[in-house]
Amino acid sequence: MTDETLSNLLHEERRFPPDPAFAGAALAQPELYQQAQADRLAFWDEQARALDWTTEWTQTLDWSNAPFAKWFVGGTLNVAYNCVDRHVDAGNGERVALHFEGEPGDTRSITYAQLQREVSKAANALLGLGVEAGDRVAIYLPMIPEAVISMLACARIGAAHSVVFGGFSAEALRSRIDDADAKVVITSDGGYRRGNPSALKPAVDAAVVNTPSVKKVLVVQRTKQDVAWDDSRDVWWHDVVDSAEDVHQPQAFDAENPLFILYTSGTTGKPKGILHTSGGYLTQAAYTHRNVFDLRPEKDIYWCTADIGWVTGHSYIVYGPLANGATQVIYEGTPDTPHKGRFWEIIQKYKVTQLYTAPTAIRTFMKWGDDIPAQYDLSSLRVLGSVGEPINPEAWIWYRKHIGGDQAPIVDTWWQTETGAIMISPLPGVTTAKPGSAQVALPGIGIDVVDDAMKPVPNGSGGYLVLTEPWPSMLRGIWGDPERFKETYWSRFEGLYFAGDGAKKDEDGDIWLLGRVDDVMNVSGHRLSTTEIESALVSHPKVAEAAVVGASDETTGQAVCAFVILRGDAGYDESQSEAVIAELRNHVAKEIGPIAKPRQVMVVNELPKTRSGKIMRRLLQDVAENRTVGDVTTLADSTVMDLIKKGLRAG
Ligand code: 6R9
Repeated sequence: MTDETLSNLLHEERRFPPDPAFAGAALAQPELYQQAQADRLAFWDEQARALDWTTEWTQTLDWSNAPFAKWFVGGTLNVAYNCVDRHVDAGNGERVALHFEGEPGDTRSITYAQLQREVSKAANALLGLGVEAGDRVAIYLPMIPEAVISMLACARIGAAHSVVFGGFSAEALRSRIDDADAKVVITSDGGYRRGNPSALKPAVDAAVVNTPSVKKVLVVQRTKQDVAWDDSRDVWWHDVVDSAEDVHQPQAFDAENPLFILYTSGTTGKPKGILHTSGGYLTQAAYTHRNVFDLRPEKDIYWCTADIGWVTGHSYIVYGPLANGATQVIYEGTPDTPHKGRFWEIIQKYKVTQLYTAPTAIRTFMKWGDDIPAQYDLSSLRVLGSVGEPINPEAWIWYRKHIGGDQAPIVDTWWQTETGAIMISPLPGVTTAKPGSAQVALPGIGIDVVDDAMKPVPNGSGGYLVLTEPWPSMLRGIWGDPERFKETYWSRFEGLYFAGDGAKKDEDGDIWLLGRVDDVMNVSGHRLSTTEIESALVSHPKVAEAAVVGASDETTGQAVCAFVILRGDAGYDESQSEAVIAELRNHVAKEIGPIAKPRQVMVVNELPKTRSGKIMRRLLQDVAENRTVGDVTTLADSTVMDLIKKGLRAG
């Protein structure tokens, strides 16, 4: 982010104090901060008690082997029991857990009692396929109820799931299955996307050719499209799950039993398997979901538009809301199918009370026009959430005005796959909101902004965002790579967790997030590694070298811009440049997934490098963002940038 945008942001002076009526009745009251401050661990004990434990813990936090944390030591619980059965036991079995809205318009409403039976059947079926506590199961599904059921079934039997986003390629899926040694893959024939069935199983078929750990592939029939079938390996969900016993006695597992692995891009090409465990994770997912969204399970209809392939779907579709006994909407498809009012139509239909979505979606809706949401009754909405990237003040204001009826508080929630749950966010009813700022750490969470020398910066200055205290839903490590865990998050500033984000404190000490400070891009709220895309480009026979940068983009936040040097023997001549560029864009989509497809590929003859051979992406970013190119003095050859710009103008 440039200094100019930074100062623009900080001159944002609009303030939105909470509505007194909302504030008076809000779940989270200002005392929550004092309570957490007075005794942080006792505060977390109290939050953990909102769950149902089989054995009470003997120690809240064991930090003796930092940075490897243990929370609620000695405690045991069953995560699926907490998300499903206990609501049935409390007499709420007839409450709807999920209102599913398929893209083609098919719907299913599933009560907690039905969910209990579905999860039990799936748990029994997984056991029948040989899955045991301690195993890993990969899940590669569209946004259908079976995705939620599969995750809970794994949790119920103590197996860790690894959900892989359905938009990822066969190769991305293969490497994730392999890294986690998954025994079973759960997938579907396909899902509906932009009005058409889009296939998923072929990617699994291609992936499992090279994953010896996979014994069975469990296939949900969603679209009824043709699929290739391997009798020795593939089984239909409707054969083995539907016929399974619908009662399953959940067993309690240790608070630190692995719950899931979720892969996220790092600064190197290899994605990191972020490991989360059970008791602390569920405690913080439930606590944050309740207080940040002011959730009233008896009357609210909550909707988070994320895909379960991302951490937001894990914590704020599956674990947080279900632990709290919420009724929620899940939607399979895209916001413009069959028309651009689909989201608002869904909100009107179910009378949604809380909407949790991403800035990139909000900016897209802004582009489509105010008249679209204006055609629907959105008056049921009472809290609006934002996640995934900084929300620019104009999008914030638009969201409040056109979606929230100039009334609903907005919670801009900062967190990461690694943090497991929300860390920084206003509390609706408590915080006077500032458009564009995530503002304050939640009660129980310790944060700061420090400079290069690890010194907390004064108000009005910027630096690096760090977390100063361990928190219950923190990652417990990187799957199979404890050293990388220490190195990535705990080595930059001793004793502090380094989030990889730049941040600034304003005059009041409120936090403004400024984006990543490492080589990670944020495209539509999804983390993509520059290195990973560069490797994909270089794997193409025509490419000699590649550099990728995230350039700011009005809709997606950042967009992937690639600079490539073609091989001398690629047989390239100017007349074919469009075809080559299309080929390279498609190549990246195939290697990593469509979300990684570069917006732009620029063919150049040179890349700007330092004397030690490091590509200076900052300069390429200047080009991609049409800015005057910054300081070139550390370049090995300072004329390179002129050549690049000249070449691009000619091209
Ligand atoms: C939940 C999620 C994490 C990265 C994070 C930061 C960015 C997320 C944000 C935000 C500013 C917010 N980020 N929420 N930046 N304001 N409210 O998105 O997890 O996919 O792991 O991404 O996203 O850069 O470091 P994940």
